[in-house]
Amino acid sequence: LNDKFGFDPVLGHWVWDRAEELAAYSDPGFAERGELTVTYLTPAHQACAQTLAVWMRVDCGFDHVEIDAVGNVVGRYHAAASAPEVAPRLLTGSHYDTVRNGGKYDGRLGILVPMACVRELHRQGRRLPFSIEVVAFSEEEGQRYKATFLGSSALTGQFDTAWLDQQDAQGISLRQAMKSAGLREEDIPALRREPSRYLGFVEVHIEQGPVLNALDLPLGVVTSINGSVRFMGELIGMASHAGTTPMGHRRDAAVAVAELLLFVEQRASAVPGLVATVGMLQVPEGSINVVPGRCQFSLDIRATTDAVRDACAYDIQQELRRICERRDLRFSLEEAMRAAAAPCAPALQACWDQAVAALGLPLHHMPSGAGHDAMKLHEVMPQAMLFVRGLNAGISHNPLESITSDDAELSIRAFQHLIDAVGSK
Ligand code: HGY
Ligand code: MN
Ligand code: MN
Ligand code: MN
Repeated sequence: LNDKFGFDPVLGHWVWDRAEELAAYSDPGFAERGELTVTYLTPAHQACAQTLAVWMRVDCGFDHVEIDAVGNVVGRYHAAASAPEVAPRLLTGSHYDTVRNGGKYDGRLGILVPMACVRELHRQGRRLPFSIEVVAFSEEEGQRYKATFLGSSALTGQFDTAWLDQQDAQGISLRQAMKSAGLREEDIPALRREPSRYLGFVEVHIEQGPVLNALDLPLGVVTSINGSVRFMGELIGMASHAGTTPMGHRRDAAVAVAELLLFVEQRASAVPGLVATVGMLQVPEGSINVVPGRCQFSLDIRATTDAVRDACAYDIQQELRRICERRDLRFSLEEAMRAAAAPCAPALQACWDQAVAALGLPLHHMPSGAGHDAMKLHEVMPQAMLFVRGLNAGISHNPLESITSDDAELSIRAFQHLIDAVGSK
């Protein structure tokens, strides 16, 4: 890094080391296998929150640090203005929960980069014309409960109280989990941020894909975040004896889902930028010698526009009906989450352009196939994102997910230039 840019990745190492430390916390059943899983309000999740709060207060010099009523960790570094409570704020951050057996940087990088930036401002004793508010969102992946973007939804005033009755795999409701964690449901509405107070939301995130590697670029500026819709489905046929039921007399739910999966792959492959995934598939209480009477599956459909996404969802549902008619099955299909495509705000995106240019790096604009908390903040304020190259062809939602401390350093310096660009507006 020094030869090319004339600086050492000191802050990049700080971020890298913190991500390693956070990765030490993992949910039971995964920690023993050295796998990283941190789902909403488990002991590992709460340990991450406490650790982030201590780092914000002790390492980085934030003026205000709190863990809020949904488990978000909020740090504010006040503006130079005499009355920080009225100064404008730049909101930034990402999520600290993970998918099951996930990587160390998905979400966490977007928390640690602004923290490192504030740490440097504090070390220099420098104040800005606005406050920086870094939020470590508590729940984005929707793993323990189907409550995707719960942490950021609380800030936009869209916390869905129906989530509270959801139960996890052990039958613990979200309401109970919050109570056990000492969180008060009645304090959630007050978490809503007044958008006029904010200059906007910026999120740094690993790319989670192969594009920046292929271009040999460390950073990319996001133009829009793909819209997504998720379903949980079940096909219901008739369980019967595997040995005595002739092939032509079966109402086999698993074979029907297999037929649907091939249609999903073919339909999504037909349109560039459209993706559809069946990530969960199971025959509940299945047996080796019983023709499956039920088969459950998930569906995740994403596209750069909501129209392309919805047309694909419609075609898949039509095919599902045709398969069920042909095979004399019934089906249920529940929508589990819907997030509109979120174009990044041009003025804020231009600040990322300026930041990347200030580093002397080539500029690359790209869409985000992954969903991010920025999609939620998009509904109430301008948002823009910066992508950071991942190693191993950018693989993510996988323990192989990784970045170099050099690229971490470049993303921190880009964040520093972004702050200057926002401040000069
Ligand atoms: O699924 C996603 O796009 C994100 O990682 N939550
Ligand atoms: Mn993720
Ligand atoms: Mn993420
Ligand atoms: Mn995400």
